[in-house]
Amino acid sequence: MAVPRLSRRTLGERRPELLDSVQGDDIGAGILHLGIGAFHRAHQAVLTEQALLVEPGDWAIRGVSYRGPGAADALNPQDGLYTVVERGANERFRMVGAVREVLYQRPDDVRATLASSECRIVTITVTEAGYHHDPATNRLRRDDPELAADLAGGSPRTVVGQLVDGLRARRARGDDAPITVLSCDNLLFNGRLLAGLIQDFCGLAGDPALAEWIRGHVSFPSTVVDQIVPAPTEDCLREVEARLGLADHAAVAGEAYRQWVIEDFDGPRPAWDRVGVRFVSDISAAQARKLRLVNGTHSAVAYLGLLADLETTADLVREEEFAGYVQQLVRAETGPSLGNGAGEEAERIVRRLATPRIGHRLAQIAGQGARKLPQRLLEPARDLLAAGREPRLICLGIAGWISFLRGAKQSGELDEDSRELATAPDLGRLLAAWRGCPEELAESRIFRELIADALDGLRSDGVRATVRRVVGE
Ligand code: CS2
Repeated sequence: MAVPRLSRRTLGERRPELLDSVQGDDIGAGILHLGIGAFHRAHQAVLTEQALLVEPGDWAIRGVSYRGPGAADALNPQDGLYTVVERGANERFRMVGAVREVLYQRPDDVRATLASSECRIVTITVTEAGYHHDPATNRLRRDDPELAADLAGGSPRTVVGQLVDGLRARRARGDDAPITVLSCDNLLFNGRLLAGLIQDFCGLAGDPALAEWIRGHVSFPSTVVDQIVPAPTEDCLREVEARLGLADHAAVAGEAYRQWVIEDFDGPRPAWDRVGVRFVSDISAAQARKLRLVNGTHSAVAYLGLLADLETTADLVREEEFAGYVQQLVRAETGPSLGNGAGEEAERIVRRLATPRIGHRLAQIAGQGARKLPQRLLEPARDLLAAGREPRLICLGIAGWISFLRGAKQSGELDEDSRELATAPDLGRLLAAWRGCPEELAESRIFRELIADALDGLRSDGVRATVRRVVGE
């Protein structure tokens, strides 16, 4: 007999103690989340659920998905319920009830939610490419076809277009209650970036009055999030079903560790501060640490690992030369680029990459490299060069990316930004064409030579020998 699907009714029948432990479906949805993928479900939604247990309030989450009907089809029939598996020494299964519903291709409902006084916080996880900005200028890319369509009118499809559309409706309703928009993507000063893009959009849409109203009523704090949450797998769904006795199509698995640092803001919020979220006046230090040490390591190893035919981060750090590479990268380059030592961090990062059963695929990390590498690897490379040091290990990671691009160029599996770079005739022209690469780096002789040397090694000696050589130098 087929296992019944998880819902409030079936959970109440089979596991009433679990239903009692989660949020009820009678609280108001004060949060709109744009981009309700695995990360949000394992991270902000869990912290919100925990905060609601400490301090009840109208902070249920209405989610929006962009990538297809998957999240809506998984969560809506389950009344928003799902399981989070926390991997680590002791595995933990949590039921989450804070999600109310998922909107997919329902722009009118997104607009109505943003316009309603119930909605006081918007959180966002739409990846680096979801902002449709030019990384060289941090301005909106007006030549981007989806943005151009939003600007031409009709139902908006981009995050920036939807936010402007909803905020316009909020203003028209005469709602002056503050609303806070929290970007949670791995970009430098993500809130500041988004605030600028929203202003750009209003400008291009010829609505300076709305731009002004947004400046006065909407805040865009920057945030830093950290938790490794791979794309969910069939195995994870089966494991949860066996445990729960109900089919949960929305289950996710990730690290037990969660970090969220938010630039403090005026305006209401769940009691996040009571469940470990940190509100700070300046996020620069937390941001540089997270993007360079965690994400920088991820991006540096993803391509080298794929070139070595490895599948996951755990497979990678099981090999001595790659574990050594990660340690040295953090100890000698990305750590020191922050201006202080990072010896303990190096150990910790190797441990996180090795988390058993997490199955974090290198191919997942490898996506959108042209947009990820600047804040993860180029920033620390620039700081090291300015301090008179050579970013050898970082440049090996960048060379790994370039080899990966060149190897993949026939297959059409690359995103648009990367495709353009994959066909650049030589390294100099690739660096010059890379919108995320600052001119001072593209023109630095040392930087170019380090990458060229690593590329030669990868081509003639193979990836493992080159990693061994560069780590040993
Ligand atoms: C990863 C991140 O896919 C990637 O680019 O580096 O998703 C990473 O796992 C998270 O930022 C960890 O906090």
